[in-house]
Amino acid sequence: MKHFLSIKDVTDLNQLISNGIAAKRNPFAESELGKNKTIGLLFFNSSLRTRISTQKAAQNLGLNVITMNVGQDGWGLEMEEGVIMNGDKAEHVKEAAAVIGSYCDIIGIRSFAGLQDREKDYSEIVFQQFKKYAEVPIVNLESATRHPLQSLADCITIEEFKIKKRPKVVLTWLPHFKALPQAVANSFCEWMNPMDVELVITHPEGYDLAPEFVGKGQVIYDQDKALEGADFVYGKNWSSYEHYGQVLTSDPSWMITEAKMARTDNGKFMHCLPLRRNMKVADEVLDGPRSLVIEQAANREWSAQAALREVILEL
Ligand code: AN0
Ligand code: CP
Repeated sequence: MKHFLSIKDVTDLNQLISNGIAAKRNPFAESELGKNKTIGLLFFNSSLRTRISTQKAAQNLGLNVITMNVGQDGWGLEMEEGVIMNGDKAEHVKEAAAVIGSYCDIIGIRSFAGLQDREKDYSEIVFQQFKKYAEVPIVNLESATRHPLQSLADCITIEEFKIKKRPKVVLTWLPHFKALPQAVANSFCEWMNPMDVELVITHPEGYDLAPEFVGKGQVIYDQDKALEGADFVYGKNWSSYEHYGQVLTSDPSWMITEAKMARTDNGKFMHCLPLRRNMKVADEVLDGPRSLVIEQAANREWSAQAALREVILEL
């Protein structure tokens, strides 16, 4: 059984990127591959891109798709073992996962970090429990610590738009007043590590990501310095890993503007979306020729298709 939970489930990254680009060129080449199989997409949190792109990719491969906002429409699910269920959770994941696994051949799950308890979030309890009890392959639609379908779309986008063999890719923290998870930033670093890029990560002090995700990435706390000569600027806000889930600053000087982008080597701007304009990134960047955010989001369909293809082939 092949899960798609992180880059650790990828055997050949270059091939996977090529398969995504091939799907983009010819979306229906394998429209029989998933015939008479069903994927269930379970959302514990909101989504626009992941929900629609994954559904579309699954349909391109011939899968039947069932989508459920479990966080809103389902019974509250207890994830912990051996507890007395006298709280607000009406159903245990043991039954829920087994039941959904009996209806579906593949299960996709989105379940964000709670940002209260680092150990609990980083243990990925929701995914561990579904893996254990559903007995079908699980696909990560953004977990507490990772967003691999986003990262694969990011790799595809960089491959498509790079004009140098080894581009400089800068992940920059952006200001925001709400606490957001580290998942997108973690995952981006994890997927950039095996790519042929120079990876630089910039953020205010106190926002260091967990070392296992940073890998060979070079951390530079001075954003202006980090942006120098960048080919791709990847913006994202995240809350502190060290002071877990806290917003330590929302310093507006970290917003990406044209003046900031002028330090790059005619760099392109990327962001996974959604984003708040003129908080994180100025209109002038998003509405200008540097922005790749729409192309990047469009590539979510092809990253999902490449990933689901791998999972279906091992069913
Ligand atoms: C989420 C996050 O930061 O993880 C999802 C991004 C794809 N973003 C928000 O909650 C705004
Ligand atoms: N980038 C991304 O995952 O967007 P959604 O949260 O809208 O799915």
